[in-house]
Amino acid sequence: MTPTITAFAQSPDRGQGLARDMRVRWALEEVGQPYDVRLVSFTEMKEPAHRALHPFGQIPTYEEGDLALFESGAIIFHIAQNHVGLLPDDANARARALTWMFAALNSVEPPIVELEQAPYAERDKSWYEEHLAMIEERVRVRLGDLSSRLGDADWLDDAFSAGDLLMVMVLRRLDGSGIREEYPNLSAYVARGEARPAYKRAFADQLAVFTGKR
Ligand code: GTB
Repeated sequence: MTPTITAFAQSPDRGQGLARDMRVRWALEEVGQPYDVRLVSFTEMKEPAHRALHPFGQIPTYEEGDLALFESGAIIFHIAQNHVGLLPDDANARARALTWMFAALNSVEPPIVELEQAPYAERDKSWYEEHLAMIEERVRVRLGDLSSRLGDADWLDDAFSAGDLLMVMVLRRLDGSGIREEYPNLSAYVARGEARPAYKRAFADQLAVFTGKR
């Protein structure tokens, strides 16, 4: 059965792959699962029909037969569990890959999202610059530790996994900040993810929504 995901009809990044449907598209491409996309406007996302799929009125969602999921991490775990290619067979290696999925979403993404949102939410506050410096420091602490752990390896735990997919996508959210470039092995890690054919197909598909070119 072909799954259907939802994505922004209008995205603030104009298709630079920063919205979270990109990670789901990439996962589906990695495992070779075709999918349909339903584009939703900001108004539609907050209407009851969409909230029945996503209680917080957001994208992405995932529908497959009578299964409806939200939360990009849960969607990617579902895809990884039901296809070959995103989780290792060995039970311990699989548990470690799952750990990296949680690390990406719970330990690395939160300060990066805070950094991304601070200019919109706090720019007019007298304490903005001081708070921004604190957030940047929190991001650097996480990136420093991640950089040390990755070292000169290609991926976080031997073979590419859903943990790497999520970590690369989270680190991509630093595009334009200049911070990731302070850790050359993390920049190379992101570039390795972006060079994967599945990533390129997913990126082109979500970009085509905004350019109309395919
Ligand atoms: N925890 C959820 C998940 O992982 O699926 C978070 C989902 C989420 O934040 N969805 C956002 C959304 O629907 C889109 S991805 N926002 C609309 C709303 O809340 O009303 C966040 C995002 C959007 C756009 C950019 N961009 O253009 O740069 C980057 C990130």
